[in-house]
Amino acid sequence: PFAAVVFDVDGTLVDSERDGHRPSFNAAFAANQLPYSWDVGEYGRLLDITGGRRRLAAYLESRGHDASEAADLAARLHRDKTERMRDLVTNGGIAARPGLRELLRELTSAGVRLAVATTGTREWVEPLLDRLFGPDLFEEVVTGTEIRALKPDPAVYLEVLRRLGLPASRAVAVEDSANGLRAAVAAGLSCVVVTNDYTRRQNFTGAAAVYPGFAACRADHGGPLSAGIG
Ligand code: XBP
Ligand code: MG
Repeated sequence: PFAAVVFDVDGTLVDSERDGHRPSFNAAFAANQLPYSWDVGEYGRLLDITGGRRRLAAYLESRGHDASEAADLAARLHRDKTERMRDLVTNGGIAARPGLRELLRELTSAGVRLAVATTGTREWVEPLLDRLFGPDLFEEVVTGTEIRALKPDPAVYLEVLRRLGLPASRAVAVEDSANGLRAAVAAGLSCVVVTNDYTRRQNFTGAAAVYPGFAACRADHGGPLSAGIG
């Protein structure tokens, strides 16, 4: 049986790409008088590039900004977007995914330790977790602010395991995307995938299980998380 479950944030705990990031990136473009706006289809493709600042820089280069200008502009836009995201979070604009609270309650009452591994920026991740789950639910929270190599690199998962003092064999990851799955598996964790509208058509080869939502995940009594729930 496993001792800990490590949750991704974006797309997993919250539908933040849909409810927060895409609108905040677009607001940042508009506030900076840039003629760019990402619709759902284009944003879905851009999600292949993890990390908001890297996503912006790659996009700006694809629109003809040279590399150094794209990097500077991406940094500026990302600061603006991060502030908007933080405001949205503190105003209650982002909710936990349906069925998640019940799963978290089942895991904690079974004595399973909980942690977070995200590529998102600490400035909005911390207030989001505090607001939705209280400050003490997750024992360790490692964000993209502390980690240089973002998912699909395994670095964030390796750091969480190091802080928990557990081998990968004692932890299960919960992710929503192919990039997240690759990061968890590369760190040696088994990984449950709970998809959303942006990710459901991705390739989840190597996942321990794939569910369309947390209700289905909880209903799978023989599934990879059931060992912890008991
Ligand atoms: C999600 C990300 C994040 C968000 C934006 O990846 O790549 O960067 O899209 O957040 P995952 P920031 O769910 O695999 O962790 O703008 O703060 O980077
Ligand atoms: Mg994710």
